[in-house]
Amino acid sequence: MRKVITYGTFDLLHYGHINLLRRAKSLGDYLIVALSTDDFNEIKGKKSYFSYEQRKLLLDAIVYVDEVIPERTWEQKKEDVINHDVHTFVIGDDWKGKFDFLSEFCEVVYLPRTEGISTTKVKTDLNKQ
Ligand code: C2G
Repeated sequence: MRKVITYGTFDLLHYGHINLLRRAKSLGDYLIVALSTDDFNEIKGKKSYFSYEQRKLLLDAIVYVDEVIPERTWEQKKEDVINHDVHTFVIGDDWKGKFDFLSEFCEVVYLPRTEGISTTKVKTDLNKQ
């Protein structure tokens, strides 16, 4: 079984996230999403609208997602890749180059982001109304 892993906050789930998850799953047979916890979001400087539990409930309902685990630290990726026997790490190309160190342990793929959508844009546009 070819396992793929990706990481993120996935707040206010939108079609950019779904495009990423669909393409990530197409790289293997089993997709793990390491979902940023509320505490880790603080470390990332993000305050998500939905809690970890709410964001996990949404991700668990997505056909492309096979497993959701917590992302608690920046440093857990190598351990996750090894412990979950992951073949491919994938993330949007806004992170291009940042996780190349993982190529010692797995394939590293950066996918083009979906243009014109982001959680921040959704919040901004709604605030304008
Ligand atoms: N994404 C995308 N297109 C968008 C918006 C997001 O492809 N228009 C992708 C991002 O590139 C990322 C994933 O969707 O791969 C989740 O996005 P975020 O929740 O913003 O993830 P981020 O906060 O960047 O967390 O350790 C890594 C971090 O946890 C990544």
